Amino acid sequence: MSKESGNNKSTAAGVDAPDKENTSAKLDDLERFKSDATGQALRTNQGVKVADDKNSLRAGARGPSLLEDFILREKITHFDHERIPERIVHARGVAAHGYFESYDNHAKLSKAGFLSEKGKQTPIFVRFSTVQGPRGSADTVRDVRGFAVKFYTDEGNFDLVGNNIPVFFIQDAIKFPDFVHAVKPEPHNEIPTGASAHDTFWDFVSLQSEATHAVIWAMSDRAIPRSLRTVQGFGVHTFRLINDEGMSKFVKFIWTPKQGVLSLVWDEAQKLAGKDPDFHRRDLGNAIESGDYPEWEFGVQIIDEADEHSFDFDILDPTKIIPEELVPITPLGKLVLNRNPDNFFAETEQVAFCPGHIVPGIDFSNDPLLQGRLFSYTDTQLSRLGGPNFHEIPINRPVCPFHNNQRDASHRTTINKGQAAYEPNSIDGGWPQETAPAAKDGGFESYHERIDAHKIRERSPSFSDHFSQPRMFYRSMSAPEQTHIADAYSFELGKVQRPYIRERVVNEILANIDLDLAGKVASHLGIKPPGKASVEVPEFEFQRSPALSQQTLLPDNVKGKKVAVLVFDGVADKSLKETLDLLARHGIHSMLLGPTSAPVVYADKKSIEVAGTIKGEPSIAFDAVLVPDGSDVVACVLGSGDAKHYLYEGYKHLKTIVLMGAAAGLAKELSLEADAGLMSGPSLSGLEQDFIAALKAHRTWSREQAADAIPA
Ligand code: HDE
Repeated sequence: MSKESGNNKSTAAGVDAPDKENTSAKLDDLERFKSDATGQALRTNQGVKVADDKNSLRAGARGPSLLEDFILREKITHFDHERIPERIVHARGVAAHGYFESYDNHAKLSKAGFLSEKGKQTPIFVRFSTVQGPRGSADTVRDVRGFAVKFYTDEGNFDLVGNNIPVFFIQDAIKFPDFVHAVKPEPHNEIPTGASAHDTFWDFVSLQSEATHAVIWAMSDRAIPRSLRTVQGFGVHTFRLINDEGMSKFVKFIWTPKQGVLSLVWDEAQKLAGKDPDFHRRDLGNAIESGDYPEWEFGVQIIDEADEHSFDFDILDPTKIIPEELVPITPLGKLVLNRNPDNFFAETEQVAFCPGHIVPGIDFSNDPLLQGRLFSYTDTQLSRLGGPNFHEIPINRPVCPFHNNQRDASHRTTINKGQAAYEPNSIDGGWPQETAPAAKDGGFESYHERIDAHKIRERSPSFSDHFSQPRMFYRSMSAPEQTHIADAYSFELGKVQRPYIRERVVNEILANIDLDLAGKVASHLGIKPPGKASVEVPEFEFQRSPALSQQTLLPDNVKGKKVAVLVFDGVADKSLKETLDLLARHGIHSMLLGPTSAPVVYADKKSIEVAGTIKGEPSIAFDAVLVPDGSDVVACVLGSGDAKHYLYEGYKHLKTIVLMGAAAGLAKELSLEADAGLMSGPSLSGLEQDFIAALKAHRTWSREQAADAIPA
């Protein structure tokens, strides 16, 4: 991101001229977005060449416009209809193309073609999203993230429409409109945007205790991811895989990022929402652009049919997880994102996912939430995408041929030929014809599950324990993670206006999860801490699942991390060069930030361009802050409120901070205590091991108490 300009010609002011090579490289990069109409005449949608696109047709230069101006009317009419309804939930999203690669032939587990060969690649499109906020809301709000994957398989599209948390807020689809009405901005004033910290949400979830497990995940660090590259993905429901002999096993689908499961800290998330509302989109787009392709391992937890009832919970209940310690994850393949969309609207906005899009080898379970979803997604596209032909939009089209007797309707683009749009027919030789189910390449056949039941409206009693898994989740967290959960409940409930809702959450929900958690939140809210749970929560043998803590999900390398390097006039060229080389060797992206946009002058009087300013590129957007050696570095930092704030803020957010050479003096001047993440020494190479270890750990949690003392 930085480029030395030591060889450039000096200007009259004595500072080297801006690096032209660098600027033109940036411009070349932007050329990628060149219109595909390059060299083409501007025409109307009817193909007529336009002679004047600047002036509408008028009766005289100062006279009224004429209705006959078909060019103006066509342009304005099209513009008037440019927007389509945004998604009711998951409106704010960002997407990328990539591929899925199977690790092996998994035919013994599923006959799905995309899992049938080692190394077989299937194109995919992934859309990440927040749930609550509208299309223009901020990326870093506290919320669940959608993780929707479209596999364009040889046998049709398979959509795995999941989230970054493994459980959902309700058990039955009939409660979904209620849940969404409660979490969305309140109807009288449309506040708050992108947040669940308000009365209606907490009113609903405290009355509907089945929400407790999903809510504690939403109050954990999982709901404020550092990057969309650092989220896990879950299919949530139990599905079935059907093998080449027609045998079924139950499975849970899980995506695990190679980049680690990492989060922001709450103060950072809130600040980013204002300073860079596009933080996550930008991060994903830039990573792919610079070749740091994010990667996830795709795995399944497999449950034999015979074991369906052998757990302390019901595997059809979407508010429960199957702890990995009970059923480990079997890896099936990997997902790599390697291409940004060319057009946000055509791809990211128009993509239509549906849990009902499955292929032979996969089938549904009877999870009542999943069953309701099978209806909702196609239905919503009718109004969002304007009719039943949305499968013809390029991003939604299967890559395999698809012929059937469905015809016409709005936005039909296929020109079907022939007279027989019905089955059976003899006019067209009976085509298109059915394909019998088979181990390979057969037609889709639903699993022959035997059902013998009464038609009733009844929740299975096996769905009735709402607290033992939230309790297990809380107990599985590290101490800092537990503190963050208590802080998040306290923050959210602090925004709730009605005292009786706050009290209900503490006494009837939190007390049943953990009395210590309830006590901490109660004391923040000024409520009497509850002395006992309000319901009897079963104490199962299995009480902790270490795999749930993010501390067990750290990355094994630091590739793609972003580091701010603060430079001032007098910076030692050797120190800087060594620093940048070391960072590049580890695949870490560095950004040189100066006090202004002007090039910074080295100790040897040559100059170097900066990529941004200390004020303009806040520490919250980086994983670490580095200050190289320099003759005046201490005076420069101490003389600048922005530079001091930079280091304080990085320290407060538990980031890795490296002070080199003379910059080491800053620790004492700013009263920042050395710890595993705050290091100083003559050069970065002398600290390489500690620096990389601190970056991998993502935060210096042991600093949390000291950091609390620093003003935000
Ligand atoms: Fe969705 N959900 N949902 N949902 N959902 C939608 O579909 C719905 C649920 C999820 O990037 C909508 O095309 C119902 C669970 C994602 O385009 C809508 C129920 C999970 C996305 C809809 C659920 C999800 C959606 C809105 C309860 C995690 C974004 C626009 C029965 C497993 C997909 C649209 C994208 C989107 C309905 C519950 C994930 C309204 C009725 C559980 C990731 O159809």
